[in-house]
Amino acid sequence: MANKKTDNSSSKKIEDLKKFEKETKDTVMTTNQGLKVNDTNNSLKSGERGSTLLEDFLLREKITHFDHERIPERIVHARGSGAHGYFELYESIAEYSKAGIFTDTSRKTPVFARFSTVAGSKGSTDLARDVRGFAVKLYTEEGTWDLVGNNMPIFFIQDAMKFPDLIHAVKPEPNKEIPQAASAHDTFYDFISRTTETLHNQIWLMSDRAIPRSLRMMEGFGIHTFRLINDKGESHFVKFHWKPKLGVHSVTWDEAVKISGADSDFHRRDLWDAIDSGHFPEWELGIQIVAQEDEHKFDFDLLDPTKLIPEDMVPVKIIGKMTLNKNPENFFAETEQVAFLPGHIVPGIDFSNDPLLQGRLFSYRDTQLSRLGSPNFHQIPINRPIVPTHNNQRDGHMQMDIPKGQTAYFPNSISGGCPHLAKMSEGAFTSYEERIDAKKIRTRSESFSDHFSQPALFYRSLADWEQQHLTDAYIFELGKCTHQHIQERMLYIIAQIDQDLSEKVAKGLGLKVPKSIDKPLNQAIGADADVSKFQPPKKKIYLEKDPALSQANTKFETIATRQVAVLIGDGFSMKDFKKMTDALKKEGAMVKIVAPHGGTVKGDDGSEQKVDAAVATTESVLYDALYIPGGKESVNTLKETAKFIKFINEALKHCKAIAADHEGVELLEASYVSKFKDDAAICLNTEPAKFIKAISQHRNWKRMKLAETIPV
Ligand code: HDD
Repeated sequence: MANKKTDNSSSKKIEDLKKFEKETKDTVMTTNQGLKVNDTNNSLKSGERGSTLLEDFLLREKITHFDHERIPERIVHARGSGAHGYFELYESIAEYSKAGIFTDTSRKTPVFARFSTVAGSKGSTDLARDVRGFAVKLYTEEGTWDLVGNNMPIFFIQDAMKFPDLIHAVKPEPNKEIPQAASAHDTFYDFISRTTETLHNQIWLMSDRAIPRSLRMMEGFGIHTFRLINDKGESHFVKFHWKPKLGVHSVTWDEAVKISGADSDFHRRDLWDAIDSGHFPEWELGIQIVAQEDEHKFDFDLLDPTKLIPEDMVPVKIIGKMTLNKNPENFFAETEQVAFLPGHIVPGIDFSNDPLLQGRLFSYRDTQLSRLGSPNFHQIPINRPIVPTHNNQRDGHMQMDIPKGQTAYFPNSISGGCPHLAKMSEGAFTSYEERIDAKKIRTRSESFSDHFSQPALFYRSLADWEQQHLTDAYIFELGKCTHQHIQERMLYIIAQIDQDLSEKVAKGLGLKVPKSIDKPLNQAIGADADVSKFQPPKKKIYLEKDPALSQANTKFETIATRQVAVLIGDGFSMKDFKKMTDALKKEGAMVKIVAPHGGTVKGDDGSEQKVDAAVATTESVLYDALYIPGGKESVNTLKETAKFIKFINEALKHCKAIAADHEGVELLEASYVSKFKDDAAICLNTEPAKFIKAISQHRNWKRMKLAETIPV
């Protein structure tokens, strides 16, 4: 992660946005017509005690605007956070793509990225168990390219036709509007258990990927197979990957639940603060390339969006990097109004026939019309491309341009035939000429029928601790279902993925794994289809494990931006404090002082330290690690407040790195620390380097089993 405090955020897009920015500094209040206003507190009345006059145009303007401030939230991905940045290409991939963004290494392409949860409303919690949206708008010199992906490499369904069913099943139940931002309820599992194509994304949803530590610490995936087209018109299949420089890390479910109460804006705040403090998040862009002639060489169909291509089979080639270096100026104008459309592509990139992707190409434009209210949504500053646009589309609500001239049609002679058609030599887009010889048919390809092999590959590839978290998640989610027949059907289906996993989940639910099931496994097919043809076959094992699927194999290189709570009261040892916090800050960690009260605390040398949070206003789950320096008076004061002991016990439970020096160790002894012998992430009177190493490992999962016995 880059750490540049200087603002190098300017780009063609930022310059374009600046034209629309409005300063309030040193300005006089006016109406929207520019009339200077000297009272915005009182309406115009007949007499001091009213009544209010209809004449009051100032009141009407203010209230009318307020009455219409809200627009519909996104039907999915309503809650999100965005940031500006840029994309740089490491090396040209001209052999695969003619896109300028993939051939010109001298470019710094402006981007706007928006990360989101899927199911929850705009005001819901960041730490819901959910897929995260990972949408990137790349303002290229050849037009805007939107890569609208998620933080998981596959999707729940294979055909866009099923999207409304999926979303209706996961969203709050229609009679009571419960639960908010949660998949743990009857309607979701009723649908899942009858639509086995969902199982792969479903098992990822049960994994730690669904509760990221930070938006900066998650991968992004384009999911669909796309095409890259080179200047000879040749096509290669491609999958896009965003790999975070900080590695892929998550919190535990217990933390997620508590963070939702302590700070429901946890991810949004984390992204904002990181960029604001100059710790710019970075992701490398990777591609998996499959030659046209290899389309059918896999055990799965490349057009099936519920399948990933294991990195062990087709390695990810890293080709560039995205850096986010500027927060939005205004949430509504930028993050809320940004409109991503998978149909926004540029020459050198094209679609495949993935039926989910094909349906998306319709849905996103359509939804902007009800969300942003006009076919001119592309004219909103954040949505404008950085290159000029010319065509004969005219008028519509909120038209911002003033197209000149007598003609708005093509062909014309009056305007010299302009705007004239672009030639291929001028960079025109043309669709890949794919040969198609088929009958028109409403069906699902049988090559999409394998629903168990990849969920099983995912489960096998996880480390023990990840499998444990996943098992607990299934028990939690299915435990929230009130219909036993739904729970049992899910157990039967999970057993097709892994018998042992299903047995463990069944134990947690107090049920038995059923030996058979009444209805066909997959009911998501047409009424007149030959049902037997569309039942998922038994799982295949074409790869034992794919290491890239486990977070145990991610990067553990840095402690930059990790939040370290330092617990101190008056009289803390300045020597201990300085030695440790200097070392932590040098590595880019964010040191936060947590004290019995707000204001300042005094060190044993008489100097004062500003408190970041009084213990009553903060929670252990908001930090990655904690440190307690020595100082008798300080430690005695901390011992008097039970919350400090809870703070430590929670950090222990969540397998975090903990360090203490001198008398600080005594405070630890009041916690459950004595249960943990030879724990690599408990650093008592050690050099800072050991603590730093422990924080960089994210968590000490070796502690997990024992930590579960801590009753907090
Ligand atoms: Fe979607 C928003 C990602 C399938 C219909 N989707 C939306 C966003 C993301 C995704 C990240 C939020 C964009 C933003 O930040 O504004 N969606 C996906 C992925 C999918 C997917 C990765 C499968 C691979 N989506 C999908 C299907 C349909 C939609 C199959 C409909 C047929 N998605 C929408 C939408 C949204 C949307 C209703 C809501 C707001 C918006 O588009 O702009 O049109």
